[in-house]
Amino acid sequence: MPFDPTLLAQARHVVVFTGAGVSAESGIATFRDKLTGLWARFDPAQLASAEGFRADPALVWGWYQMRRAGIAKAEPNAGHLAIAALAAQVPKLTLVTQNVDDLHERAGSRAVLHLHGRLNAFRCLDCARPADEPVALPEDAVHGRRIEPPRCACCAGPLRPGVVWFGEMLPEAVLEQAFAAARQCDVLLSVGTSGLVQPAASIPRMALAAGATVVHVNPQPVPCEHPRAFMLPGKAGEVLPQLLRQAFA
Ligand code: BV8
Ligand code: ZN
Repeated sequence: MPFDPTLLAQARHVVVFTGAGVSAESGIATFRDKLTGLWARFDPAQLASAEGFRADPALVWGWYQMRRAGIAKAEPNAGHLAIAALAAQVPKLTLVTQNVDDLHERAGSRAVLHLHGRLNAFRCLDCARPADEPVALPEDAVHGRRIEPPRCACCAGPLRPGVVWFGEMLPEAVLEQAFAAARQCDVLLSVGTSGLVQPAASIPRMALAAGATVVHVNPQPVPCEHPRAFMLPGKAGEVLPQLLRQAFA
């Protein structure tokens, strides 16, 4: 039985849980996409780790600067905009993202819960002191090259991006807020995530177990073996605006 959009219109609290797929139509590669260039021979999980960074800071810093430059040139897409618009249509909306880009904020979403940190925040790898001035983004970074990370003003350690790497704990308070919202919500929209990375991937299941209706928005099939779990196949930038038209027209 298909998902009934009136459930969204009647929801008191909606959680939107997003992954890399919501930024795909903005031209941002997802983690499923093959890495290219200098990084072609690596798995993202190797690069997105403290070990990977310590092994070759210039390679990993260059990868983050390339991604940062790509995000700066990108625009929020219709999926991001629909999520921002949804917040004005329901009594309460909690947006939880696994993404480290700022496209939800640039689409107008507020109080975004970033489970895996944010790319545009930097701190020292060694003493954890936040970078005290904006970190330059070289013009040619977008083409992808090795770039030596800047040094900490305090201890001369290398700066690192303010993201959660594989093997690192997620920010406790943010994760607790996301879990609490999953347990309280009536509807959870899970948008553009392969559901592989833990503990974030447990959020839709948590919502389902607490009695919510869960809707997966993804061009790829997502297993939905539960009477309150639904699939809306397709791209976020197409499915979400259509869902809002059906629910609130
Ligand atoms: C942790 C920030 C406790 C960095 C990310 C061994 C040692 C240590 C830990 C582990 C271990 N083995 C397993 C673990 C746990 C590990 C984990 O889950 N590994 C997986 C791979 C099995 N998790 C961790 O390490 C976490 N920490 O557990 O700490 C701990 C501590 C010490 C020791 C043990 C445990 C930290 C995880 C956070 C990692 N950081 N990001 C950066 O961005 O560089 S995760 C990163 O990958 C993203 O943030 C994202 O979360 C994830 C990719 O997932 P998705 O967002 O789903 O994206 P993906 O590309 O996979 O899928 C895209 C989807 O979109 C697809 O389904 C596609 O069909 C769809 N799509 C495509 N186009 C569209 C679309 N959908 C809609 N519209 C479209 N147009
Ligand atoms: Zn330092």
